[in-house]
Order: sequence, then C-alpha cells, then structure tokens
Amino acid sequence: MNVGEGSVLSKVCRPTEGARHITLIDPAKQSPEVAAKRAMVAVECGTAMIFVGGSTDTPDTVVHATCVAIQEALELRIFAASQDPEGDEGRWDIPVVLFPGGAHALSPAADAITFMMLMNSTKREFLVGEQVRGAPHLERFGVEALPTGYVVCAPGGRVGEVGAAELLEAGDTELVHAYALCARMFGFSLLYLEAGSGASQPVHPNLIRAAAEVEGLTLLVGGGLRTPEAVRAAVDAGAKWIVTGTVTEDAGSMDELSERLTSLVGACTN
Ligand code: 1GP
Repeated sequence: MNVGEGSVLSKVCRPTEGARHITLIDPAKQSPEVAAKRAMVAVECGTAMIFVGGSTDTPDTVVHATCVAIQEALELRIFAASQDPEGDEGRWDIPVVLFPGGAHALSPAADAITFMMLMNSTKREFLVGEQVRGAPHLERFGVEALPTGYVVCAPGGRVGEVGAAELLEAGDTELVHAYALCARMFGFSLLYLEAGSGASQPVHPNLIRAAAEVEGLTLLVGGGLRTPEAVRAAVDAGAKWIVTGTVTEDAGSMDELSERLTSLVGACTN
C-alpha cells in the first residue's frame, strides 16, 4: 500500500541506521486470507515491507489473490487509523512488493517488483529470459520495477538448484565484491544476497561485509535467518534489509508469530 509521496524505490533506498525488516509471504503456503492476517501481524511488529512470492510454480491467479487480500487489509487499517484521533496512518503505508520466481508470478495489485537478474545463474532464463517475458506485463500493469541484482550463496536451497546458480561460498569475498561492483555498473539499485529459503546457514557475514563495501547499492539479505543473533550479525556486517519467510510460515499461532517477528525486527535496529 504505497500511499505516501515518492516511489517505492526511493523508500527502499532511503539511508537508515541499522536495517529494516521484510516479511516474505509465499502465496503457495496459505490462503490469501491467512496471508493477509499474517502480513498485518508482521506490520504490527514493525516489518516495513511485504514481499509476495518465493515458490517457482505458483500461478499468477494465486499471487494476485494474495496481493489483493494484503492490500485490502492494509486499506482497512489505514481507514481505521484515519478515523482515530490517535491513529497513525503512516504505519500502514507498507509497500507490497512482488518477489517473483518467474514471469508467471505477477500481479497488477502489487506496488512494485524486485526486478531481478540472478547474477550467478548459469541459465539465460534467469539472467534475462524471464525478465523479457515479464517486462511487457509489468509495463501494462504500471508496477514499479526495483532493479535488483540477486546472488545466491551457499547453501542455496531450492532457488540455488532451480536457478542453476554457481553458489558463492563463505570465502568468496572477492567474488561477491565483484558481483556487487557489477550490479552497480549495470545500474541496479538493490543487491540481494540469498542463502535460500529455510537454509541451514544464513549468508556468511564476511560475504555481506565484502558486498557492503561497494557504495551506491542497498543491500538485502535473506535465507535461514531465524534468530535475533543471526539477524544482528547480518546487520552488523552491512545488511540494510533483512528478509524472513520461514519463521512466519512455521509459527503455530498469530501470537507465536508476533513474538518471533518482534524479536527479529528488534534485532534489525538494536
Ligand atoms: C527466501 O530469503 C528468503 O527467498 C527468506 O528465507 O524462508 O529462510 O526466511 P527464509
């Protein structure tokens, strides 16, 4: 729900102390109604952006229904806040951003999309093929593209396999630095270091640190971040956005979700 002034990109790249938190909702993992409930709990806990996507084989109808449900829930919260003298409408001004597995997972109801090149893929499809297929749809939808370099690091998980990525290992600091330089030279604004959803280990802080040395990119880090300590290590190394998905899906109740997200969001700034 991008109702404020300015583009989503300007909000995403705004310099901040510490990092901000993104909740990734995979439309394949729950109904649109449950996705919207989870997203609202996440915003209450301080998450600053919602990503919708993840799985590679979700049809766009499911992605769209999830985006619509989340946007409607945010609109209701904004309306409620506008009726309350002490309400804070800005709190609910949260971008809903597609994080697609391919050109099939798009929706006009999103505010923006991480328009990604999987930079260390060995397949044309993920370097530029899906992007060429998706671009005309995005143009028609008027969904803002956030130019993003996407680099998959070990262990890499399913995205590493499906994306045929040459995984970066913990010691590949020069290589990740070169990828970051390359991303900036392509004109990308965002660089996303990914360990894979549900990864046993998150991206090694040395890789984050080496990528963060390159100025002019906003650094996102995700995959396997489950504890405040792991989040803190990523933030200390230079991550500006922390992405978590599995902790949201795994939570047994909305209370448990709230407890988990509060501690992870807190670790982004403390
Ligand atoms: C996946 O980085 C995200 O693209 C989130 O990973 O599910 O491990 O939090 P998790």
